[in-house]
Amino acid sequence: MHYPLTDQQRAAFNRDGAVVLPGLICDQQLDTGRVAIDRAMQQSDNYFRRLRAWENDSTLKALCCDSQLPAVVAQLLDTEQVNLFYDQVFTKEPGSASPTPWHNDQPYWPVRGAGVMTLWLALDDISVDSGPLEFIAGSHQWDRWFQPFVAATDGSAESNYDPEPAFEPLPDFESQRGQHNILCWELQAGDAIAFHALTVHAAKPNVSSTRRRRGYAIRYTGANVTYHEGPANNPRLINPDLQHGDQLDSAQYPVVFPATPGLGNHAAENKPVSAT
Ligand SMILES: O=C(O)CCC(=O)C(=O)O
Repeated sequence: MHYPLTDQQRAAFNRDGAVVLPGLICDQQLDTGRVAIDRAMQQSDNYFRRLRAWENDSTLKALCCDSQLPAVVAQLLDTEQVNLFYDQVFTKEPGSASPTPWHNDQPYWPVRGAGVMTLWLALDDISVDSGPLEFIAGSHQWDRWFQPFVAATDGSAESNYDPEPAFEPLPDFESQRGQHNILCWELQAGDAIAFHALTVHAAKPNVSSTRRRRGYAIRYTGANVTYHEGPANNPRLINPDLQHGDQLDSAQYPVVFPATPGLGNHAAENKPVSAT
C-alpha cells in the first residue's frame, strides 16, 4: 500500500511539528493492529512501559518495518534512510485515565540528530472527550530540551529524574495555554498524527464512559542520527550493541527504508523485553 502525502502535509509537518495523516493505515492493518496492541498491553500495567512490542510480535513488526509507514517517514523527514527506533502502546480506557503531561520526547531518548519523529496511530475513533493529543504548534523549532519527568503508573507526572544539567525545567504549559497555538484533532480509527521529537505535546484524559482510546506510537529516525549516551535516557531504550556517536543501524534499530523485505538479518528476532 502506498500513502500519497501532499505538499501541504509536508509543509505543515515542517512548520507546526505535527500533522494529521487521515487513513494512514488500511482496515486490515487496523484490525490486526488492534489485536496485537491488546496483546502488547499485557507487557506492563504502567502507561509508559508498553514499548518495543514489535520485537516479539510479527503483526507489529510488519506494520513498523514492512508497510507503507517507513516511506511516509522518509518523505516527511526528506531523508534517504529511515531506521525504526522503537514502538510504544498508549491506551486510555473509558473514564479511567489521567491526562498525559506536557513534554517533548527527545530528551528521554538515546539519539541525537534533527530527523527523529513519531507516527502515532489511532486504533479507535478519538473525540475531544476520549483522550486526544495536543501539540504546541512550532515548538519543535524552539530547539528547547525539557527535563524528563518520572511518570506514575497511570501516566501522570510524579517527579523529575536525574536530569542532564543542559535540560531546562519544564514550564507549566497548562497554565500558559493562552500564549500558544495549540493543535488538537479528533481522529478516526486508522488516522495518524506525525510529529517531531522536539514538539511539545500532551494528551487529554479519556472521560468518555464507553469508548476506548488505543494509540500506537512508532518512533523513526532519518539519516545522520546517532546514538547518544546520557543520564536522562530511558533505560528501556538502551541499545547494548551501540556506543556513543555510532550510527543507529543495528538489530534493535533496523533500517526500514529503503525497504529490506522481511528485514533479513537486520531486525531483532524474538528477544525478550523485560516487563515491569
Ligand atoms: O498517547 C499519549 O497519551 C501520549 C503520547 C506521547 O506522549 C508520545 O507518543 O510521545
